[in-house]
Amino acid sequence: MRTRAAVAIEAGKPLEIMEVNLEGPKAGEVLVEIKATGLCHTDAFTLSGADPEGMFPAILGHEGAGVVLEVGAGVTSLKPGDHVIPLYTPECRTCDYCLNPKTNLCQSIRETQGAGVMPDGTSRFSMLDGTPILHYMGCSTFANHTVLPEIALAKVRKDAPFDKICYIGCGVTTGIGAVINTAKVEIGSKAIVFGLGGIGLNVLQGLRMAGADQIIGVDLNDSKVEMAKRFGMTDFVNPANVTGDLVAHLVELTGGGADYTFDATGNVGVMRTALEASHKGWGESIIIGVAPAGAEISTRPFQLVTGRSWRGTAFGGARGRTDVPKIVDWYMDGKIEIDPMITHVLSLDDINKGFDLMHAGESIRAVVEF
Ligand code: NAD
Ligand code: DAO
Ligand code: ZN
Repeated sequence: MRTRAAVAIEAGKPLEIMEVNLEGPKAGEVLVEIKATGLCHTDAFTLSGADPEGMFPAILGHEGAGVVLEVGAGVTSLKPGDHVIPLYTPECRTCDYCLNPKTNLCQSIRETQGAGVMPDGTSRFSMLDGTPILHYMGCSTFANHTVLPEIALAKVRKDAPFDKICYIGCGVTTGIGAVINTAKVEIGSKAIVFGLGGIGLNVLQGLRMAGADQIIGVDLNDSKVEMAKRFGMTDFVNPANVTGDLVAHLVELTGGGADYTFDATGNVGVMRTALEASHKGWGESIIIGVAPAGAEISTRPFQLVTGRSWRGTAFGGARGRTDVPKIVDWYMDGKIEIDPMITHVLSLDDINKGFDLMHAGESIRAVVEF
């Protein structure tokens, strides 16, 4: 078939909207009509050329929602008409990683997914002249139709709006999951969230759900305050307005350090501050932000010797096929909010404007509706 897609032809160039060829699903695969997709910083990072693993031409996008149109041989858990959210972290339920409760990093299709192809080693997308186009993060949601492995699709309820639940495909699950699955924050905890963007706001609402008592937001941009308060922030700190040492200020504000801190900036200096602002003896600091290629974190080892720990989380530690449908239910039941974070809705033709809004810091989430 043919479908319309925003194609990343080469690094540093705007996406090009064009008709592309899409082969139908092979064994174990599913054809999905994408109804909506969010634009995430990771897409922008890859498009910019800064992502050392970025490959071109490719169809980017990993935060989508849509409807199953056709299933390949052997697919048993999905059928045409099902509503789905693509998963860049799949859940095969049989690999060593899926069988270990300590991780959500299913490895069953890791190698081919990282190479931009389906598990059989080939791409389903091509240009009209036959040039292959690579898949991206196993999802390629910047296309009106895409093909994914069955294990990379979460089946969700049919009454949930695509233009909101697409955000559960990355930002919402990453932020809330970091609190619930990774940190396992207890009622009454004190927490600090560094970076109040599309991820940090979801960490805030995860902390509110978990019953944290003190939820401090840290951001260089004062315009983030209003939205952050709406999502549960109790105190705000702008490091630019702190005289003296930021760690000391945060330790004082929390009465000894936070039980949990979260980096949602991707800045390695902030990651160090986050670790050191966690409580001596038991503080845990969770790294969510993705740092630039080659960046390294550092601290004095004595920070760890004295009981602080550093951990990281991908996709909020969520097992997508199991957890994503539950998060959709939380949204539909009013337990979490998504709507105020979707600040812009665009057509596919305007997708590059969405990236402009992101770079200008004007959007939290821009969503493309097909
Ligand atoms: P964003 O740009 O919307 O938000 C980042 C926020 O950090 C902004 O509000 C900015 O003002 C603030 N900030 C920047 N530098 C700061 C500093 N030095 N001190 C305090 N605040 C500072 O980005 P986002 O979409 O929320 O993503 C945050 C990070 O999470 C990115 O690095 C992204 O790649 C990463 N991410 C990780 C995962 C995962 O699974 N681990 C998933 C998605 C995104
Ligand atoms: O299993 O080796 C692996 C990689 C899993 C991918 C995890 C990606 C998490 C962070 C990327 C940002 C997501 C948008
Ligand atoms: Zn697995």
